Amino acid sequence: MSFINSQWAAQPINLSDPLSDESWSGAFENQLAIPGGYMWAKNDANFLYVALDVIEDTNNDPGTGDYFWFTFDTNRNRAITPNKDLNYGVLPGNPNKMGKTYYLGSGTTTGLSFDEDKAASKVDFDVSLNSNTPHRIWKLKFKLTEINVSLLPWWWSSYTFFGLRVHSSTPNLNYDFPPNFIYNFSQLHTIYLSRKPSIPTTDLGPVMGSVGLIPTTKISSSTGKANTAANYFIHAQNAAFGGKLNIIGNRIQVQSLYDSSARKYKILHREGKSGMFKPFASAWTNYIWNGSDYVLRSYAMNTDDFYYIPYPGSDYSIDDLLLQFDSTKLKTGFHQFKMEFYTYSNIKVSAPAQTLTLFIDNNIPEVSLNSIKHKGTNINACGIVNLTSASDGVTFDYNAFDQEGNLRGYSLRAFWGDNKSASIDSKGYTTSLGTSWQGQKNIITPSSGVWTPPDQCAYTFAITASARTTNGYGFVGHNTARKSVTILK
Ligand SMILES: [Ca+2]
Ligand SMILES: [Ca+2]
Ligand SMILES: [Ca+2]
Repeated sequence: MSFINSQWAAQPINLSDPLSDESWSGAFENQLAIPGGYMWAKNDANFLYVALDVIEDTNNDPGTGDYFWFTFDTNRNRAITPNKDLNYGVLPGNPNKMGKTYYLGSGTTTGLSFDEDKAASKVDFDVSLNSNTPHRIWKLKFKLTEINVSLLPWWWSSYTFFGLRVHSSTPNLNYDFPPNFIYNFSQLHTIYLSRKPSIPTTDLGPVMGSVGLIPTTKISSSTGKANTAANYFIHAQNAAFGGKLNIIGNRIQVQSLYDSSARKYKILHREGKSGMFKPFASAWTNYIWNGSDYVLRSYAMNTDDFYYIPYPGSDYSIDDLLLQFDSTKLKTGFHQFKMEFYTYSNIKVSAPAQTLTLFIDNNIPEVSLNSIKHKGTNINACGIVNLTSASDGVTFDYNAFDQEGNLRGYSLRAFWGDNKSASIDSKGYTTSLGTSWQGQKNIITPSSGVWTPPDQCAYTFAITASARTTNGYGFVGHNTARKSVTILK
């Protein structure tokens, strides 16, 4: 069994561009030898991009002579799972139209179906870094959600199993990799996807470069909250921090400290913004690439309050990780961190001064559906109400409130019948609300008139509120309350 390390695609790859385009950079250096040629892989948060550089196929068969298959074991159990596992291929006679089939059993699949937003291919006949003789090239892209690959959870390497076929009528070649993969998934190869989006160096803090994907330069030292651009991986707007947090080192600085013989560091912490900094104890694991697999390595503060610097040149599941800690163990409010670097023999190595201020808030917003009323009378949970006319309806009194002012948004929805739902009320945070937004208790909606249920049915009403709290990779924390009543009309 073989593996390929997909490289991070800084911008989406246009399949019409040649393999020599900048967008494919890094793929050649990490390519995988396959029968008849080479395979390249890159990915971003949405797509896996694959190139099949079939250097043995030097005859540009017009039309249908050449094709490929590309199989994913979407539930990663190394077995054919009917109606789950996928094989992609081109429509006969149309080499730029890729469709998908689901496996039904060993060697059998459904017919092809197409959704170009989720999977696409381009055929090419060109030279490449692997051969100066023009040859068959396939460029493919797969939507990560369709092949069931998630770049989260971030603490584990994202991967999937695959098999592929390349076929040509002239020259007459047909390679299955691994052999017979359409009958048996036990020998499928592995793609490790990249979860290492590169953060622009100019945005990184001088030592503690980022919290997850959020550059520390985007975290206010006065509020301890983050603000990032709308098109960034996470659109943080005065977002507090919570969950498990990764403090990522500035790679250039850490390398430079390492070159100055720094091998150990202390993590200093204090609650609030004044008082003594004290050594901060934590322990975590990270996966390090050993040449054929990611293997687990443990990190912890030793008895002298030191941590050892992760070797800057190594490939880790989380690169440049200086500290991981569970912020739910900390008090809500401000926390500050500093780092000091030392040689093996405990001589301090000077590093740029940096204090990281984080506002930690793991208290999820409070929600409650206080009352549902008809003509001013409370309808209890499980109660039945008779509406008197087509325009008759109900009103709601609910809470969507975050004590710390880190509310991201709330919505009140109705659910009924056969998967029917409707929005009754909602509001989302905008910066015009200030750095803090608590929401409200006893919100009355509609503010005038009534909400008219569309059908006679049993209804469930749900108020959901989400926290403006990030772990640096996404938002964490939400809360829901529900109440069910039957409405006759
Ligand atoms: Ca499977
Ligand atoms: Ca051919
Ligand atoms: Ca909160």
